Parts: sequence; C-alpha cells; structure tokens
Amino acid sequence: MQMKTISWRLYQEVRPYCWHLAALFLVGLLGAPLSLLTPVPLKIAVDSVIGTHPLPRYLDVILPAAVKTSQGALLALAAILVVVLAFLNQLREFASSVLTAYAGEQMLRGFRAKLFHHVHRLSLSYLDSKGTADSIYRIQYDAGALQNIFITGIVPAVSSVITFVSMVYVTARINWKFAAVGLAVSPLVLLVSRHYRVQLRSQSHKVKNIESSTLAVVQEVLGSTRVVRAFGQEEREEGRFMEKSNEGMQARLQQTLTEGGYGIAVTLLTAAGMASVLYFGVGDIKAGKLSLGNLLLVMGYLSQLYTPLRTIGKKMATMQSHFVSAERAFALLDAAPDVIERANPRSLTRAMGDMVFRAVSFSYENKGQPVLQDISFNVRSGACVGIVGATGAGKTTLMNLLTRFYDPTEGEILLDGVDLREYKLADLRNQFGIVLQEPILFSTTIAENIAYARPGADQNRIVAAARLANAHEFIIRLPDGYDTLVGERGMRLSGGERQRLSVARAFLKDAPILILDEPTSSIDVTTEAALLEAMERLVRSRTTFIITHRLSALKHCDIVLRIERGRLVAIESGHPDDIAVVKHRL
Ligand code: DUT
Ligand code: MG
Repeated sequence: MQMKTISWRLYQEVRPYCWHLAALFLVGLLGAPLSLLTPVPLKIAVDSVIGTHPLPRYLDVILPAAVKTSQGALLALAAILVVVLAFLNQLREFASSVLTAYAGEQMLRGFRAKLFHHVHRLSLSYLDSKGTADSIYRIQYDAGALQNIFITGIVPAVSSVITFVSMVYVTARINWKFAAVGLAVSPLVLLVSRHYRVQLRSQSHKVKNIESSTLAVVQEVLGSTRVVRAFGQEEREEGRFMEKSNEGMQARLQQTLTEGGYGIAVTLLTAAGMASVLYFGVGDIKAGKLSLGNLLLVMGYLSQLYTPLRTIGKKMATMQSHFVSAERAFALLDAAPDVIERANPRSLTRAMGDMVFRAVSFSYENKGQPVLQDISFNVRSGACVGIVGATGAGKTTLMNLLTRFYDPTEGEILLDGVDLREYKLADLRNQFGIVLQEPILFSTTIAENIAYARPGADQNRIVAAARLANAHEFIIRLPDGYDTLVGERGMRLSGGERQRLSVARAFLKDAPILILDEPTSSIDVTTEAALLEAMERLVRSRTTFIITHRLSALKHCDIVLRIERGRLVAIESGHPDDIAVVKHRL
C-alpha cells in the first residue's frame, strides 16, 4: 500500500476523534512556554545573584523594586520558580496522560470494533485460507496502530515542532549564531531518518508476519491438544513453535539493531550541535560578548531543542512499525466479502419454504474442481427431504449454498420463487434452523447454548426444545441441570450430548426451514429412534433437509436426493416399502 493512501485512510479513521486530538494538542502546546521557562531560574541565579548582570527585561518590568534590589529575595524567587515550574510541568503531563489514555482507548475500541464487525462479513474462503490467527492478530494487535500513530506519534510530534520553532526563536534573540547551529543540525537528522525509514518498514512487515504465524501455531495446537497428545507429537509441535519463535526473535533483534544505529546517528548529530555551541560560547564569554547565564540558558534550550528532535527521530523508528500495522489492519478491511448483499434487498419475515435449485454448480476455489455440478430439483413447502451419498459427495456443500455461506458458481437457488441473493442476508439466515455436522457449543451454560438463536427465551421453551431433541433426560441428571457449564467448545459433554444440544438449539429457533447435517451420527440407535419420533411432529410443519447415512432416519422423508461426486443421480421415495412411489432416475 502506498504511504499516501495509508495516511489518507488513517485521516479518515481518526476524523471522529478530532476533538479529543485537539484537546490533547492544546495541552501539548502548553509544554512550549513551560520548557522555555525551565532554565530561567538558573540564569537568574548565575547572572543576577552570583554575578551582577541586570535581570531579563520581562522580569524587570513585572517584579517590585524590593525584590529586584535584594539578592536574597532574588535567590528565593529563583528557588520558588524552580518548584512552581516543576509543579506546573507535572500537572500538564498529568492532564496529557489522562487525555492520552482516554482518547487512545476510545480510538482503539472503535477501530477494533470496526475490524471485528468486518470479519463477520468476510467470506468463509478468506478465513479458511488465511487462518483465524491472522485475523486475531490484526484485530487484537494491529488495531492499536491508529492510537499509536496519532496519540503517541503525531500529536507530540506537532507539539515538538512548535516547541522547537519557539526555542529557535528565543535562542536567536539571545544569539543568532547559536540558533543557526541548532537549526543546521535538523535537516541532517531528517536525512538520516529518511535513510533508515525504508529499512525499518520492511523489517516491521517481517516481524508482524512472523508473530502472527507464531500465534497461529499456538492456536492450532491448543485447539487440538487431544490429537497432539494422542499421537505423542508434543515435541514436534514445540519444535514448530520454537522455529517460529526463533525467526521472530531474530527479526526483532535485527529491528532493534537498526533502531539502535539510527538512535546513535541522531544523538551524534545533536551532540555535535551542542559541542559547537559550547566551544564558540566559551570563546564569546571570554571576549565579553556573552554572559555565563545566557550561555547556560542557551545550552539548556539546545538540549531541550534536541529532545523533540530526538523524540521525533525515535518516534520515526517505532512509527514505521505502526504504519505497517495500520496497513495490515486496512488490508483486513479491504478483504471483500464474496457473499454480498444487493443494494435494495428484499426483507423476509417468515418464508413459506418452497425451494428450487436450478442448474446449480459450485466450486470452492475460483476455477477449481467443481464440487457440485448441474443440480436441479424442487421442494415444496413442508416437505422433508433426505440427502444421501458417499462421504465427500457434496452434501454439506449443498446445504452451505442454502444459507448463503457461499454463492453458487452457476445457476440459481430460489426460496418462495425468489433468488436467494435478492433477500436481506440476515433475514434469509433467520429462516433456517441448522444443525451443523460438527456440533459447536459455546463455553457457557446448557440453557444459553440452546437459546443461542433466541437469547432470553423463557425456560419453558428451552425445556420443550430439549425434550424434542431427547436431551432433557441427560440434562436434568447433571448436577447443575440447565445451568451446567459445558466448557470450551462443549468439551465437557459427550459427542452425542453435544449433538443433541445443537439439535435442541435448531428446534428452539422455530425457523420455517430446518437443515440437519447428520444430526444422529454420534447417537446410539435407541436414542436416535426416540429423537426421530419426537422430531416427526416438528418436521411435518416445516421444510426439512436431513443429511444422513442411516436408513432409519430416512423413514420420515418424502423424497430422498442421492448425490454422487457432486451430481444429483436420483430422486427417490423416502419410504422404501412404499411401492406406489415410483423411483425416478435422472
Ligand atoms: N471441500 C472443499 N472445501 C471446503 C469443504 C469441502 O474443497 O471448504 C471439498 C471436499 C470434498 C467436497 O468439497 O471433496 C465435498 O465436501 P462436503 O463437505 O460437501 O462432503 P459431504 O458430502 O458433506 O461429505 P461427508 O459425508 O463426509 O460429510
Ligand atoms: Mg458433510
């Protein structure tokens, strides 16, 4: 991404926070006069208390005569000034840090929320290919870039520039030669930072990529601990982790070396400036052209003058890493969702449940091997449709098209006579109660898991759904009943229990179309029979798709679609004994 584009987009992102930034900036501005006053007490003490120089004009005007003429009073004034200035400075820093935290956290929260919101709209193919850890890293870590760039980068840099200019001006009033020396150094500092910037940027890119892939290893291994242990592959996984960590360490060390080299270059340049002022300043004092107090004052200014320069310099280094983060966050925002809602989508309250597939083909990758080919069939509302076929035939894929997890590559799918793509996505998905092939639970209570699609559903409905799914019996036998926590991904329950909870969840949603992807695969035959029995009533009133390898489950189906290698090869009757229904071979 071009630097210009990044800056423009950063600006767009930060616009809502302009008042926060303005306040921070004002507090930053107060820093300049305070810094200018800081070395003044020393100058008064040296020149007017120890020496006999007159007071600076601005003090001469405001101070009463009694103070001006008494050395003791002047010294006391200088001492009090030290304390007051220190206090004011600290107060300013306090205000600035509170504002920084407040504005920064707001920005971070806003930007993270935006990224998180976008991730929900991203295509499943993007998440499958990039890996979830990469998106986690971008949301959790890269999102901080906005805050870092503006709050710890640009705002202080702008106040530093203002401090710098005012100090050059004041120094020039005392002695223009020294101001010129101070100024001469700055273009050199800028040149040096230009040189280092490119290098730092590419290094930051590398570091972030390695860090997010290290996170991916951790996430994958923790997510599949059982497999890792069962196959005794702990060492190999540790090796994989260490390899990534080593790469990360090396990249970060290299980055630190570059930053260090840059810091040394900047410090040497500014020290050379100070040295020449010291060198010529002492000469001027000897020649009687300058007072000692003024030299100290100028030296004080110069060291403060160089502080902003050095901070800008240092910031420049870390800033590169923040810019890289911003770029990565924007890249996530740019990843286009491939299931897009059209401009004026139709809303849909409750569908009838008529479904038509017209010559639907689909492949997961662009120009990849087609997974589904030329599939056409009609399902009238309220029908129960069984889907059978060998493993990998494309059954789950067919159902993924119904809910628009993906869109067909060719052909169209109609719900109640209207193409799925015409509907509002949220409305469309609201029409389906789904039991996924791998039941996924959240780490909360059983009741909340069942009520996932209808948060706040009352206990009676939850229990009714659980009864229908044949889950009530096992739930009430648990010590905490419906309030039992199921653990991460429901791992504290058995496979069959998880499956029945996800069936209950689909039932509770009370949607006009049910999709059950092998809802009984981990359930024993007796329990399955009871579940199917209970389901029958529910299934009658809505369109149901049920994928299964078990013949017993097909008894309830009106038609059975047989899929082979992505093709619909037969539409059969669901009742094998029913001779009246003629087999219909395609
Ligand atoms: N496939 C992909 N990418 C995916 C999912 C599946 O390329 O994200 C492939 C694998 C398989 C084909 O699509 O060759 C069909 O997969 P599907 O999951 O639809 O098969 P199934 O009929 O549901 O098989 P099973 O009975 O094992 O669930
Ligand atoms: Mg499947």
